[in-house]
Amino acid sequence: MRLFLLLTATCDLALAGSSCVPTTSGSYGFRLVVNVTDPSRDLSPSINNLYLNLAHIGPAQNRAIAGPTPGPIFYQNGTSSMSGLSFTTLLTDGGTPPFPEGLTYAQERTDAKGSGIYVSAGSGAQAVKLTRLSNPYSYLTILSEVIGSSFIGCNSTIPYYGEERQFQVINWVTTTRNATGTHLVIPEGCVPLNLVPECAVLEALPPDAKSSHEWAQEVRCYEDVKGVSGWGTVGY
Ligand SMILES: *[C@@H]1O[C@H](CO)[C@@H](O)[C@H](O)[C@H]1NC(C)=O
Ligand SMILES: *[C@@H]1O[C@H](CO)[C@@H](O)[C@H](O)[C@H]1NC(C)=O
Ligand SMILES: *[C@@H]1O[C@H](CO)[C@@H](O)[C@H](O)[C@H]1NC(C)=O
Ligand SMILES: CC(=O)N[C@H]1CO[C@H](CO)[C@@H](O)[C@@H]1O
Repeated sequence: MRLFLLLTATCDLALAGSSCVPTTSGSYGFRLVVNVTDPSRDLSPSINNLYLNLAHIGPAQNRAIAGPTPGPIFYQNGTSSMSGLSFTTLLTDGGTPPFPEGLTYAQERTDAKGSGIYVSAGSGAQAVKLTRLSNPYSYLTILSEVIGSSFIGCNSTIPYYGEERQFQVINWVTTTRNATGTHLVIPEGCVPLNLVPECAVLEALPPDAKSSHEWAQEVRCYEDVKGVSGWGTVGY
């Protein structure tokens, strides 16, 4: 049984403007792995254990999809004084020299499949962060104070690629209200999933980078998400 890796690393925040160079791999950087939470609704082929990948849709604009290649390395950006609040964003570094790209969401063409997840140049949407100790395991949330929201995977086309090519896109749905109250409705043909962090080395940036790792936060992540069978005990 795998437990959480509690990682230690040094990150000298006193050196203003310097990059944060973790001495132990993965404490600041991570990839996101799809964990299907309702296997009975899985897509075909299955997207369980695939990575969050990016489909390029324009200059420094990408649609989040599920794919087999290890995806981009993200870091959670924010000051530690803000970490308990909702000001963190999820960033990755794009381009040469590297510049920040942030995870955002935008309503899709039809309401039916919630909001599409994008990773595009800029700071990203606020209140995107990994869950903390109180959860059985760590996964990505948007506005965690909103009860009832989930990432989903759906078969879909992406306008940039025309109407032929199918992708397994990653979207996000929140509760909708019907006569009985509020309910999380997973759209037809979509599967609810969690995005689980897999530790990765957040490489030091070159001197000409437009990005900064100065505010990258130490996160809980798994050495190997596929190797987690039954999530076991919370590590600490
Ligand atoms: C990262 O967080 C710091 C501290 O809140 C902020 O000043 C900076 O603008 C953020 N970076 C990006 C690219 O949003
Ligand atoms: C509201 O949605 C829930 C979950 O889908 C369903 O069980 C319930 O019957 C719905 N209520 C009405 C009035 O449609
Ligand atoms: C998703 O698309 C694949 C082919 O690309 C198809 O075999 C599968 O049945 C679709 N699944 C859903 C849930 O629509
Ligand atoms: C393959 C894998 O890691 N599956 C996990 C997905 O999440 C469920 C909990 O919802 C775990 O029980 C599985 O082990």
